Amino acid sequence: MGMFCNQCEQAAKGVGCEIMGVCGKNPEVAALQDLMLYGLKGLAIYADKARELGVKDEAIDLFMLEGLFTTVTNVDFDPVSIAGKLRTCFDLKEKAKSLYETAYREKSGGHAPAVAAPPASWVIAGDLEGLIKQGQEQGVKSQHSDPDILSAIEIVVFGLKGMAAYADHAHILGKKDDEVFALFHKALAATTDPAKGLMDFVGIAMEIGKINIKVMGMLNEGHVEHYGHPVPTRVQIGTRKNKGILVSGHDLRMLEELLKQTAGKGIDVYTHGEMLPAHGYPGLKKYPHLYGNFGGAWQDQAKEFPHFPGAIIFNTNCIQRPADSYKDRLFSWGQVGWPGIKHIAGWDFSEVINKALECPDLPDAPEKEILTGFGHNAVLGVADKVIAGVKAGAIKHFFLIGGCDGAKPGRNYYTELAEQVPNDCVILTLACGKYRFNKLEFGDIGGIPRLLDVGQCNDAYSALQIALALANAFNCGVNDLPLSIILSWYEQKAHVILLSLLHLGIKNIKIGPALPAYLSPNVLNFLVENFNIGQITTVEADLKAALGQ
Ligand code: SF4
Ligand code: SF3
Repeated sequence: MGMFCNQCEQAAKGVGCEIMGVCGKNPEVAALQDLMLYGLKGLAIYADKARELGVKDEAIDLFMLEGLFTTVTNVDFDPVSIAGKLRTCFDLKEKAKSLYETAYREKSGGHAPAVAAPPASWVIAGDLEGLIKQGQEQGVKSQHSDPDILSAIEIVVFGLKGMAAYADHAHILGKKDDEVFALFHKALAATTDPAKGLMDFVGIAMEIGKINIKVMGMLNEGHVEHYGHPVPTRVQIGTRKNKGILVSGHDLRMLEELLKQTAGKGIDVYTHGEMLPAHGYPGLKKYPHLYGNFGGAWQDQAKEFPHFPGAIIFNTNCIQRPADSYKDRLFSWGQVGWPGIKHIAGWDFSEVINKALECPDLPDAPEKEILTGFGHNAVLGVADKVIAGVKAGAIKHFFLIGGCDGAKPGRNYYTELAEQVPNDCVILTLACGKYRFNKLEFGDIGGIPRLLDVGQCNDAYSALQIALALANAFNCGVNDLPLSIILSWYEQKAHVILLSLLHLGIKNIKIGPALPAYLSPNVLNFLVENFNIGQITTVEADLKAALGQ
């Protein structure tokens, strides 16, 4: 049984995973995820048509986010969970169809014309095996065969997946927006339209970049409304002797609930990976048992989790195949799943808490402290100092070194780059790629730390606000700032952030370690010609180019 998936940076041989996903996704799960995308296209077609007639439905809108998020890299590997979501997808597709047909009849008095695109007539096969078979047959078929159009469609679909993850987080914080829902349906439905050409999909991709800025703004608002603006905070790394729960993923609300439920229970709560910036939020750091940060980025989990003898819970990506040594104390929540791992549905974490209490104490092994919490509010709070530093020549250049981490050896580039950035330059960082260098000493320039951790990948909005405010202060465009953007990407959230940067017209971005496998040569040329996008080369050459030497 084969598969094809090329959505992340790990795509086998730079083309796509065909036998087994490098991420651990097997062909059965790949088929189910393909069928999910197929089903969502059917749902999108009818939801879009119903919306054109003025009818919408919140369950349909929200499932679009959930369904797409499920198919993001390193999220849901559990066939039984995906099969359950597929049944919901089918039911909601039928609901959207009937909403459209009823609205049509009411408006025009006649029967709604049948829709030609196959996902619209999707009939679901019963059991798990049937679903897998159906996924294999229908999953990856497209209405198009032109390689450039296929490439542009993948850019659209992966952009929607990334945006769905952010929109789902925003919704958990009570934020939603109708324009956002409308674009999900319209854009995904468009991918089934044989009449659409290359430039249509390029336009849709740019529209996704634009709306994603809105989504990330909503997410930022949600975080700030719930937990206040992040403030610069020293975070203890390592562990101390006590019971412990490690929280991995991106979801702050889930962490807050866990902090409430563990208060006074003699349990310390630790952040892992992208949860690190949680320590900077006043509404979360007020919990004294939010003790510290453990481990590095996601790809080191199987090596590091055996050394964390407490309970561990993932609330979003990136989960990997768990080793037997910690499988029985691992939990998933939200869209994340792994077969055989206990999934917590809802907001009651007593099972996780009981497991932590049963587990032995963590070792008494505190390490150093690191700094986080430089969201746009904190950085712009010292904007005068920063601007004066630039004007006086004390700060020569800014580097935004952000994005995902991953397992490939080529990612050492980012460590070396951060190390070799000259002492009169400031590094802004965000997302899990920073684990490559956030424990190193960078010093400061006139009291401004040279390494500023803006937050999670979810906080890309904050980095944008900083760039826009600097451009405003210097009365120029972002492209004219002494700023170089050097990104590491891995999955679809990084991809959609890139679309947002392109929508803003930001040029000269360097990405790596590898270029996306889904860029056809002509689409890549288009990006180079219009945005001067480039792959990272060597640290020396890229630094020289950035500093205009
Ligand atoms: Fe391969 Fe990435 Fe797809 Fe996993 S998500 S199967 S690693 S391309
Ligand atoms: Fe990391 Fe998965 Fe992208 Fe949020 S946790 S940045 S890879």
